Amino acid sequence: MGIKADRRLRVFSGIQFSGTLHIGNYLGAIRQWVAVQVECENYFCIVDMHAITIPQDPVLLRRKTRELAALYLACGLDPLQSTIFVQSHVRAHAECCWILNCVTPVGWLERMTQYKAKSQAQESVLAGLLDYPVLQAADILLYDSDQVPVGEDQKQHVELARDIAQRFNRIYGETFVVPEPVLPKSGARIRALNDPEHKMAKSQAHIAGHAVCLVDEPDAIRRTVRRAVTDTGREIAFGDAPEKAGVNNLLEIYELFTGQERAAIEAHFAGQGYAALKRDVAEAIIEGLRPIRERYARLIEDHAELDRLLALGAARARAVAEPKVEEVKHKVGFLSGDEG
Ligand code: ATP
Ligand code: LTN
Repeated sequence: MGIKADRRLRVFSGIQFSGTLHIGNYLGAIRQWVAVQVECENYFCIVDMHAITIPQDPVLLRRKTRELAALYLACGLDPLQSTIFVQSHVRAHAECCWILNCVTPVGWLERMTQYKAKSQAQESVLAGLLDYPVLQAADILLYDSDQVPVGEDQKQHVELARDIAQRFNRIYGETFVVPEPVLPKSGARIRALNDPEHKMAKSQAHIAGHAVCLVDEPDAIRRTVRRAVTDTGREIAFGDAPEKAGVNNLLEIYELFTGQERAAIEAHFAGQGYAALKRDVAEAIIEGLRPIRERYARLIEDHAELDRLLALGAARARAVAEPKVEEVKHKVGFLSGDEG
């Protein structure tokens, strides 16, 4: 089943609270969301139910949920154009997840790279961690989403959502739109500044030198970028040689924050050393993040307004997700709980 022609393209994506958002989350995911929000029908979720697949402090989780909402808005998501909501506010996600669990083989879940990486770091692995991508499939499929803009690491989960949708459709008849993952041309995998072999990750963002976070102060950004790992050479050019991963990463970040062409960037840095590269990259990030940091500082002060916007988003999300989950329950043969 492809994209439905009689309506605007539906876009769904989400981020969980698992640390502070960094420029990888912004360049890989949120920036794409902001770019599509005018022409598409968008659902951007704060996935708190996913967040508890790793144990969380309840007080902190509540605070971080508001902070993430404020960051979504600060990055440019507009609550008039996009439905911004908290996953646990819409019960249909949990209901749909259960039903999808019952068409998903465990083998599919055990193969997920993120599960393998995250379960290794745990002493005792929670069932929720294994089930994580099924809840993600429920998020996506409930909204008949056509497109899911994410960074590269989430592509496998969106492909699993496709497999689950197709399997459900085969068993119970056409029900779900089969979604497409959408990756940015550049920035789908921003690398850790202290370790260019690995991606920048929220859960590592507390490690000094690993990431630039969206609300970092200019001086902290300068310090982090100055210590970024590069190589022993001198050449400043785009390329995918493994030993140049650090330099390429810095150039990609510069490209995305300045909007300049690659040839112009290489010409700009020709004959310069890595110190100059790092200085200019830091300044480009600082300029790019300035409006986000300023808006965030204002938004996070007003809890009542954030809660009001999230309640509005939840109501709009429920209006789509509830009838869909009723359709799903009917398809599997559940008796309607309504009278008459
Ligand atoms: P965690 O460390 O908890 O896995 P994370 O930083 O990997 O966190 P996610 O919550 O998994 O972040 O991802 C949120 C969104 O940001 C997803 O769409 C993901 O693909 C994207 N993203 C995450 N890290 C990067 C990165 N380094 N480069 C580009 N996109 C990224
Ligand atoms: N697993 C995703 C967050 C997520 C998501 C989604 C992304 C949960 N549900 C639905 C896209 C669509 C992550 O970024 N860690």
